[in-house]
Amino acid sequence: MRKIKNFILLFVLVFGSANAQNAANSTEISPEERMEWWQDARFGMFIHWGVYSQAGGEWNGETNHAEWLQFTAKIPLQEYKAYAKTFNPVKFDAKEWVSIAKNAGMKYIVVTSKHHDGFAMYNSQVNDHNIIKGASFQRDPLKELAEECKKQGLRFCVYYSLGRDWEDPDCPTGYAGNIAWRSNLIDYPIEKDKKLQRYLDRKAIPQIKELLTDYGDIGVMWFDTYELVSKQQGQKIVDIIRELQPKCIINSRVGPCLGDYTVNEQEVPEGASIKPWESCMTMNNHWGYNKADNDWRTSEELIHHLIDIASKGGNFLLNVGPTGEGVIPAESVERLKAVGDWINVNGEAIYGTTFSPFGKFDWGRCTQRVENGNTVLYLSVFDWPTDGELTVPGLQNKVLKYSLLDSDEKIAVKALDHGVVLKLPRKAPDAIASVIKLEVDGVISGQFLE
Ligand code: JFZ
Repeated sequence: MRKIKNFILLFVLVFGSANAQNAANSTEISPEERMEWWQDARFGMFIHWGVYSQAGGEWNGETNHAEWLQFTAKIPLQEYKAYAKTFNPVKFDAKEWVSIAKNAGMKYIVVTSKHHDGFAMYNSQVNDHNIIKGASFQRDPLKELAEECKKQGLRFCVYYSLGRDWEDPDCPTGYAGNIAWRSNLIDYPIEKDKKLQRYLDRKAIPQIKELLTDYGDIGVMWFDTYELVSKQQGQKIVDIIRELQPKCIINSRVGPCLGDYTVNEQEVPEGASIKPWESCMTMNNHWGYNKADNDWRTSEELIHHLIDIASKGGNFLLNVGPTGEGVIPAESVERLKAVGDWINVNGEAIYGTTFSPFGKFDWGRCTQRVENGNTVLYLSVFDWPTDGELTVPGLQNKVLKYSLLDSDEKIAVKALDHGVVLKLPRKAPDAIASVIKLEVDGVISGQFLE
């Protein structure tokens, strides 16, 4: 079985791009071609921003709310609509947000177009529960972000809560034994009367169509919580998206066993995967803005997650939760600057690379890129060896070139039976992760972890 997996791995590494090129010449778009920019991108910004942001997580003295505010604070719809009317993020600046993402090394932005509260953060024609007719802002932030992403060369993508909508009367939720678990039972208490198809026809599908028609190229439709949406209903949505924007990528939360890639929430899987996948994470403990939450992941943690995810063939979608005024919190900006500083020097170890052929190392992680029949390995060392020697077990290919990405200091390479030993400077070039670049002869068919 392992030999088959190794063959598939080799085929994907060496022939994947050729296959994509052939398909690009035809009218059909192959999955490889559709995914190519995204798999090269490796790193994106998630933005959770809405009416709920103005509360900063606080409601009636409780301080642990966020994007679920309407549900967790048990706010009746009419009261929430009145609260939405006060939403006026006068400090919102699309150019600033996109610049922060770009300088952090992020290649795409996924912004909440409609979260579970059913409030559209764009000029939706479907109903008045949106930022133009249902708030004080009178501007379309998604239009501004889409235009700014185009100017700065980032892909514009949208999050859409598919199976949860606390504004619509026909959005049932639940699973075996847990009926209505995420439904709006305050305004719509009779769960059995809700007809999901009516909600899809009246709201979700028309909004998906307007997002794919009025906002330029959409890089990814990032669906969330499909709940009771069936495979057939999900497939119809996929077909609509493919018809409107064939190059638009769809994540796996559009319906059961559907979508172009799988999503991991707040975690990095143990092993690598040959199929496209993404880990999405918050920087503190909330997706939406919570002013009381000061439990921030460190810059080191975030950089290690980025490298770990890339070393397993995945993408890292890192979240910011802007305030009700439209400002990305300073703690998030500070961490994104640190990630950007690291990527500025070491980005080639992330962009356009794929999973390690060796799995994980005790001292750090490895990513690889196949170029002209040879393999470039990027060894990201988290724990720099105090004795100046680093072993790369399992590397049998001849090492043709070797260097440090962040230093002109020389290194030496010694081949052993079971791998290679690198002689390194005593001091690590980077306190968080130092990258050693090795070009080796041929393609490595090492172990492949599921
Ligand atoms: C959902 C939302 O409820 C949440 O507000 C946020 O938008 C997040 C990105 O997506 O939360 C989830 C969805 C799926 C899982 C966990 C949390 N899951 O499958 O484990």
